[in-house]
Amino acid sequence: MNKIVLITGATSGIGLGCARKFAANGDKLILTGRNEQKLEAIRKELADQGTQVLTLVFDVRDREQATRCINGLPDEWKEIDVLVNNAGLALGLEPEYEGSFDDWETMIDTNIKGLLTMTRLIVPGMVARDRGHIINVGSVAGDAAYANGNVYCATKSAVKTLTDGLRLDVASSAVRVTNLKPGLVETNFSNTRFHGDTERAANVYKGIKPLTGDDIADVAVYAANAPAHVQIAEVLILATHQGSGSVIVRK
Ligand code: 8X3
Repeated sequence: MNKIVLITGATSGIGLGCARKFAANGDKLILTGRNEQKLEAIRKELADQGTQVLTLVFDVRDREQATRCINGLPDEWKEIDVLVNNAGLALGLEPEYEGSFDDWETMIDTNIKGLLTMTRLIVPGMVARDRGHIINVGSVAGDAAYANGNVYCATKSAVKTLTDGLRLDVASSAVRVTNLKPGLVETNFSNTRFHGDTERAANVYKGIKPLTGDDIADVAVYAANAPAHVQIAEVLILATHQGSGSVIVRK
């Protein structure tokens, strides 16, 4: 069935992979992000291939703007079937006693509060329609802390708890809730984490074939297309030579 899929942080990485894979699946897309030009480029790319795409420029940290955009959706786009809460980031990799207050705040505001904002705005409609699916992008980092990951790991741990909480709260409806927990995915994740230090970022993926945004998007599309009685609750997706968040075998 043709679905309306809203993806936050759709301009790069896993979000962009999801946009392309859900488009290939024949779905209609609402793509959100902060960068208008990038959103427009992806909209054009997918529209040229026949996908209906609506773009919304806002930062998930800005609750007022998010509310205005979601409440102002045209009628034909209001009934969102799948919410992919992808927007998120890591900033810094330092001991907890040396981390940056600003970095912490940005991660908490985006990864936790932004996800909650989108959930609060979109899920009531899903429950009322007794139809829908929330796919949260968590992380292996949410399963266990790794050295210097502290606050980032905590935000992804919160994503796991919030996903589990939501699943309980919508269990009487047909709405499904999924937590995707990627491991090492090569996107601009590390570049962002290291504040643009590309050399340090490149080292993260040295000696191991990392996952791609498309690899994670494949799982998201699978979960969204599973039969209605099947709820893919949680999926941990690691690179093959990765044993856990902190064990990576480089060759
Ligand atoms: C991204 C995975 O292990 O680099 O969430 O933190 S990891």
